[in-house]
Amino acid sequence: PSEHQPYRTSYHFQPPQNWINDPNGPMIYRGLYHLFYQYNPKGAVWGNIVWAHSTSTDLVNWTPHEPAIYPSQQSDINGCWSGSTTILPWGTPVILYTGIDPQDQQVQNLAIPKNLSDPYLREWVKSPKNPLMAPTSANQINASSFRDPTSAWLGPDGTWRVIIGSKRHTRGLAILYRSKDFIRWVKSQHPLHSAKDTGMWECPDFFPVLVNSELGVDTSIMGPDVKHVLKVSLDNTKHEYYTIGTYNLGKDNYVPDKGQVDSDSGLRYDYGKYYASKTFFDSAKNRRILLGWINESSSVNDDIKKGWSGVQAIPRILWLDTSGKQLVQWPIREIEKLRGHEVHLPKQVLEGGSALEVSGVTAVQADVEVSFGISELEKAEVLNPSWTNPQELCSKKGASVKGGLGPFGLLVLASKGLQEYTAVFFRIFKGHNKYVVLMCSDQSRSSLNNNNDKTNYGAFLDVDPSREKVSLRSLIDHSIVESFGGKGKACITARVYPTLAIDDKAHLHVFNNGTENVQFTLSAWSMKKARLDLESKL
Ligand code: DQQ
Repeated sequence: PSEHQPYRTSYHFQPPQNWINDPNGPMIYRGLYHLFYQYNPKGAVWGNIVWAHSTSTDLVNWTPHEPAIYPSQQSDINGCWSGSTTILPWGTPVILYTGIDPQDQQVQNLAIPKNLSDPYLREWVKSPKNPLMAPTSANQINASSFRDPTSAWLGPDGTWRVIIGSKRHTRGLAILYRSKDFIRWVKSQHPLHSAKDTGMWECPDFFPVLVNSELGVDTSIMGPDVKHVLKVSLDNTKHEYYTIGTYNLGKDNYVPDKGQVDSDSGLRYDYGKYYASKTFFDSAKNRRILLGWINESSSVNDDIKKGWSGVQAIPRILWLDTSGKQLVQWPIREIEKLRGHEVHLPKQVLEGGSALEVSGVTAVQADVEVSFGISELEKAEVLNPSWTNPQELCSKKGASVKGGLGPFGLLVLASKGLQEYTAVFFRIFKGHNKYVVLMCSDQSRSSLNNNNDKTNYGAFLDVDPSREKVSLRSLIDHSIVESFGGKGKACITARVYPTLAIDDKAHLHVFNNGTENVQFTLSAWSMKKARLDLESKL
C-alpha cells in the first residue's frame, strides 16, 4: 500500500488492509457486539473469502480477532460466503452460512461456538452434518444461485424457518426451509416470496417491525401490531430494495402491502452505494440495527495501489414510519460520542445564488446537521410528470443547475477554489397536488481524477415543505459522504476521492443555487477517530 492514505476512513469500519464486502451474522452476545464480514486475507480484490471477525462494546470502536469461519471442510473448501446468526431460545448463537463445495456448488452450513464462556466467541466449530441444505436433482435448486441464509425465526409451532436467496430463470426467489432441530432442514414446496424479472436475490433479510413504534423486536415476534419487511439485494443491478407487508404463518408466505413496489424501482435503504445489508435485533437496547457494505467507486488499479477496498456503513437503527409505507433510518446514537468541537450557525437567511463557508470544523471528518425552512413555496418549479426517476432527475439537474427553490444544501469535501466538491442538496417542485422534494448527491465534481465512477444519486423525500423543515444530516469521512434526508426518510451514501480537498485542505459550505431565499440553521461537529484497526488480537 502507498504511504499517503487520504481516503482511509476515521470512523467508518474498515480493517487495516485488503478487500472486504458483506457484513455477516451481526449480533449481540453477552453485551458484546459481533461483526463478521466477507474478507480476502490476501489482497484488495474479491477472492479467498473468509469470515473476518471484530467485536465492540459500542458499535463504534472495534477490536479485531482471527477469522471465525474459513475453508476447512468439504462443504466450504472453495469459500465461506455470506450468512447470518440466530440466537437460540436459551441464548446460544449459531451461524448459518453459504459454503462453496468442491464442485463449486452453493450449500448451507452450520457452525456453533467452540467455547460459550469465551466472551469473544473466537472459535467456531462446524457441524459434521454439513451441508445441511444443498441443491439436488430432486429439489430443482440452481446450484450457482443458492446462497446467503437469513437469521432463522421460530414459529409458535416450534418450527424454525429460514430463507435462502435464489432465482429460477429471471424470477428472484426466497427459498424457504423448515426445521425442528436446526440440523435437519426440509425445503418448503413454495418460496416465502418471489418476484418476476428481478434476477438473483442475494442477501435476503426478513424481519418484523412494530406499528407506531421505533422499538425493534426479536426476529421471531409475530402479532397484530407487527408488519414484516423483506429486503433483497439484486445481483443484476447491485441495488437493494425492500417491501413492507404481511407474513402469513399458516401459509408460510409473505405478501407485500398494496402499493408497495416489488422490483428494482421500489424503496431502498440507501439510494447511493450500499449493498448486501443485514439487520439484527439488539436485545440490550431494544432496537433493530442495520449494517451495510459500501463499495468503492474507484478503479481496481487504484484499489490495489491503496491496498484496500470496501468499508462498512455507520450502523443505523431502523423502524416503520408512522405512515406505515416506508422505513426510517438514523445513525446509532453511539456515533455521537465521537463528536468534538461544534460550530453552530443560528437561524438565518441564505440568499438565492449564495454560499457560506462553515469554518472551524475538520471538514474532512465531520458530522453536519442542517435544516431548511421555506416560505415562498409558490416559486417552486413545476414538476414535469415524466420526471419519475429521481436518480435521472439528479443527473439532469446537478448542483450547478439553477432552480427556483433549490438546489440548496451542503458542499462537502470541497477544495479551496471549488475545483472539487460533492454536493448534497434538495430541490422543491410543485407536483400535481402537492410539493415534491428531491434529494440529490452530486459527485460529478467530486474529484479531478476521472478514473472514478462519479454517477449522481437521487431520491424523492416524503416531506411536506409547507408544514415541516427539510433537514439533512451528512456523515463525512475522507472518502465517504453518508447522508440522511428528512430525519432519515431517505438516505444516500457516496464514495468520493478528491485530489485537492483532502486532509486539512477540505472545506465545508452551505449553499443555495436557487433564485429564492431560504432560511437555515446548522450544527457541524469535528469527528474524532474511532478505534478501528487496533492490531492486538487480545
Ligand atoms: N457476496 C457473497 C455472496 C453474496 C454476495 C460472496 C453479495 O454470498 O451473495 O462474497 O455481495
